[in-house]
Amino acid sequence: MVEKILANLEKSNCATDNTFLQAVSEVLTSLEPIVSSDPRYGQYSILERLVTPDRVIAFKVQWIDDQNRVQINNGYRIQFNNSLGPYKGGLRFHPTVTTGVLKFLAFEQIFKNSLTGLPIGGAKGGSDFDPKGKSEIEIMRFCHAFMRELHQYIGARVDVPAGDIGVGSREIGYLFGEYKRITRQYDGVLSGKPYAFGGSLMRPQATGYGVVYFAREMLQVELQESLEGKMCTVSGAGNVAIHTIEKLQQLGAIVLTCSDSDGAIYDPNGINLALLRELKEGGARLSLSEYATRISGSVYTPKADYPKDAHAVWQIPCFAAFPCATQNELTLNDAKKLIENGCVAVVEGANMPTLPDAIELLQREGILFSPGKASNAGGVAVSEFEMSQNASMEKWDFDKVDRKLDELMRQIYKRVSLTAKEYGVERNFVDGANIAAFKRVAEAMLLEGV
Ligand code: NDP
Ligand code: 2IT
Repeated sequence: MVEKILANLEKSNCATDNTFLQAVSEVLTSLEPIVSSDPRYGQYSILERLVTPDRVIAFKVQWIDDQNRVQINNGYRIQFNNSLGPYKGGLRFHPTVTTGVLKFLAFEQIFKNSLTGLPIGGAKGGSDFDPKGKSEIEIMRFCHAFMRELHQYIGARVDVPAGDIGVGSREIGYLFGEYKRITRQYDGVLSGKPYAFGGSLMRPQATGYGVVYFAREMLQVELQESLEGKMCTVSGAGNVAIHTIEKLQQLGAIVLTCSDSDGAIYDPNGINLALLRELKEGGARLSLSEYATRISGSVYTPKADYPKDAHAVWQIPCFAAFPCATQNELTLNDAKKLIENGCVAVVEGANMPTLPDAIELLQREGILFSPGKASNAGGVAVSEFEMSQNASMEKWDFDKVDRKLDELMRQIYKRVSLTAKEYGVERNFVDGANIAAFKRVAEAMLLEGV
């Protein structure tokens, strides 16, 4: 008993999570050449202020499980920077959630949101609650308990959470219901809501479709290549992966892989999206091993063989690779394999899925590499479109949102690649994204004063 409590405490107070430092170090390295270009950055301590969150909110979430036992989880909201607009960013429900992980995600979100050109600041939140194996009613009870604490910190013009790992429209629906009951406010306080009450068409598809729109533009401009007929690999099997696969297939690409936390699927005939959805969407959430049972010729590699097979997706030869599962999933060895197999582009759908040494190698070898803060910004952009529709009590049709998303992803690509050129690091989309995003946030911070 005591041992279990101590182990849980150790996990939630873990000081060994380096993801925040990893994210900050990448951004500050990109900014080195430009920080001396404007004396105001130093004079007003812009960098020091930018790496310090405005607020780290932590709270206790108490709920009752199906056996009538009291369960306790940690809840968090990190409001990092609201210079450009209300705090905006997703909620993650996953046992690995700590303040460190959420700080990295909230920090990245500032830059991503800046790149969209829309008026949104950076935030992230979530809980170490594990949705796996929970009943529908337990998920609902947990979401209600989480909102009983969170509601006091958010607002349509203050902080607008959305989904991330473990949080989709079902969870957002329960969170919104409780917010409304407590506050009596029916406003755009959350995005990613079900369409039935205030959600935007295309928000579920937005991140994955946006990733592919970005990739299409980058490949066209840089290599005069299209995705049609090309072999692609995707990791993950959640919201981002499924919609990345869907759009790739619509554009004529052949998607060979997907993965979940237990293992990976390689299907030489192309992933059967209908089956993937059947296994992963809705309440079922079955293991991908089931895919191999149902589709002959497909190969399932369980992660039980770790580390040998933990990165099975990146062993498969492809034209372009799309990491869409989670942070730090694509290692130096994976990058070597991709290069050896002739991959020309790595387009991040997840947040920070590629390790720093892997990025460096890919860039050195001339592979087009797009950081998540640029290529996965379509999700948060359509979240902002949802806020816009809620504020004006409008409903936009699917085609309108889709067109606006496509246009916005092209704009982000243009902004990132032009900035890279302007600063003498052509095709370095990491530096281009960090510099372009920083300049917009820094300008706002300077204009707003201390
Ligand atoms: P989901 O919860 O819908 O899906 C996550 C998927 O990734 C699940 O299939 C999960 O497996 C799998 N996964 C998690 N960890 C691992 C791992 N270590 N190895 C292999 N697979 C793993 O989350 P999303 O699709 O929403 O998020 C995926 C990524 O995209 C995250 O980095 C998120 O921050 C980012 N993102 C999400 C946006 C959104 O709008 N949702 C917007 C921008 C970025 P299992 O099924 O076993 O749990
Ligand atoms: O990482 C992300 O951009 C998200 N999880 C979506 C955030 C949002 O507010 O839609």
